[in-house]
Amino acid sequence: MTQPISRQELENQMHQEGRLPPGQSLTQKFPILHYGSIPVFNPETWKFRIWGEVKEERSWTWKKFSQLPKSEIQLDIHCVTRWSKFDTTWKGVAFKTLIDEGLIQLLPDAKFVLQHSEGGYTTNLPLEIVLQENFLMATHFEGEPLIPEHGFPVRGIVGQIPGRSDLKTTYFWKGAKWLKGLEILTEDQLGFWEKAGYHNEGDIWKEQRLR
Ligand SMILES: Nc1nc2c(c(=O)[nH]1)N[C@H]1C(S)=C(S)[C@@H](COP(=O)(O)O)O[C@H]1N2
Ligand SMILES: [Mo]
Repeated sequence: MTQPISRQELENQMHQEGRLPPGQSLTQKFPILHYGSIPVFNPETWKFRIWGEVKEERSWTWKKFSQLPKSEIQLDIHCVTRWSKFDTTWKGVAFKTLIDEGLIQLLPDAKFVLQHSEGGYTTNLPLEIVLQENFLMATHFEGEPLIPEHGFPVRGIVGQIPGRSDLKTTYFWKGAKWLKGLEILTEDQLGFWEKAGYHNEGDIWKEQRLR
């Protein structure tokens, strides 16, 4: 009879495969972590906006946003509080798709992106990372719409695509739940945790947790 694989065995396996960043441990749960309360979603008034260093500012109603072309990715996600969750499946809108489809035109000095959430949470990333395949404005987790606790209707996510060491990967706080907009900037602007002392870059492999 085969025994179910224990958490520890799975963690050892991920370690051997080089997928467990230093100082992290594997969780089979999906912890819920945020500051403040879960916002109420109203599909009639909800708007998603992209503004700043773009040729033309744009906004989408929920109906329009949910019709945008989506991609699906498998990611390992790593929280700065030291849990890692492997092989998670996400579906959503890639920022690169908006550029490729001509829906957003970046101005030449666009260098950084600040994610804005309902409720005021913000987090910043270089444009370079937001354009990577491992950043998504996710609407679905494991084939189902996000649940309110994890950021319904849209959240930013960033994680490691196994084997893609060419992509920069940051801790999971750099994905804003209840995402309402992206502000494109010429200069970097610190987000909520970054202002509070978390590392600005937050590279999981370099253990950039705090400044
Ligand atoms: N709007 C919002 N997004 C947020 C946060 C928050 O406080 N508010 N916390 C971040 C942090 S610190 C983490 S670790 C992840 C947690 O996501 P989860 O609750 O889906 O696991 O969300 C990130 N996104
Ligand atoms: Mo976090």
